[in-house]
Amino acid sequence: MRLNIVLPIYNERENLEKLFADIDKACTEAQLRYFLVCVNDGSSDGSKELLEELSKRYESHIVEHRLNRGLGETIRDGFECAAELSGADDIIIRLDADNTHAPQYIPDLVNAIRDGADIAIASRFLPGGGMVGLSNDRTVISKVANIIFRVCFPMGGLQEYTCGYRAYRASLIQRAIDFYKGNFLQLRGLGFCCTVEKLVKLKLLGAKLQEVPFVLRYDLKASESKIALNVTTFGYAMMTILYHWPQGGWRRTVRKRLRVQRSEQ
Ligand SMILES: Nc1nc2c(ncn2[C@@H]2O[C@H](COP(=O)(O)OP(=O)(O)O)[C@@H](O)[C@H]2O)c(=O)[nH]1
Ligand SMILES: [Mg+2]
Repeated sequence: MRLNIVLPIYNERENLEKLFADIDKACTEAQLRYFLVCVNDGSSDGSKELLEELSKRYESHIVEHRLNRGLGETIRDGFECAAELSGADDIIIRLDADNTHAPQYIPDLVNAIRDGADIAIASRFLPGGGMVGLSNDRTVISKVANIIFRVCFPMGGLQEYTCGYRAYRASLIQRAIDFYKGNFLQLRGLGFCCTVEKLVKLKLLGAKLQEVPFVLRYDLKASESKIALNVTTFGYAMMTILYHWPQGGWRRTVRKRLRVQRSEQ
């Protein structure tokens, strides 16, 4: 079993050395084999050159965007690449490259998958979880967004929808790409929306979710936040409509396709 770790990177030069060292430490201590899938999203701060340097020391592959394309396209390319590189028993993990997602949680996420989850979610909202250093505005926005998602996309009491730090059974991602094809991350142009879309699309396929407590360390972030709140909010509204639309909405079409598939087996 190998962990294929997807790192979306846009102008994170000052964070990369520590990030790679911390991932290596966490995985080595837990005796987990890992491989880094770095997606450099047109960085202009020298992240590209540093990644090339680091790739001599750490087992990794760099996917290069010459121009900045946004988080959605970055994540889509990273997951497609990780799925292609993965064997059936492998695990795909995504974490931010800004040192706010401490790699020390990787073993907890892996254990949740080993215990039977298909997706293990690092959650700020469980006892033992939290957020440090996030502005009051971002804290409120984040809490409210997650409450709205619990209503719009209920998933058996799931509390954390928007944090991208998660582990996935690679076979689930491979199945989703095969099932949704180019529409797996359909809203890839709409900022951070892809993180919730991925969860919603995987849940429709029957994925079993498990949350693991996690403290977001925003105080350790050396780089500027790159979230585009307007585009992301528009994306969330769009996704809710696409999901619930009575004719041809995601929920109904996916369930129907799955029923047809089952009846054909
Ligand atoms: N926002 C944004 N992030 C990107 C882009 N491409 C890659 N990323 C990476 O996606 C992750 C999330 O962005 P980040 O600034 O950490 O957002 P925040 O921590 O929620 O404020 C980071 O690892 C970024 O380097 C992009 O075009 N826009
Ligand atoms: Mg971040």
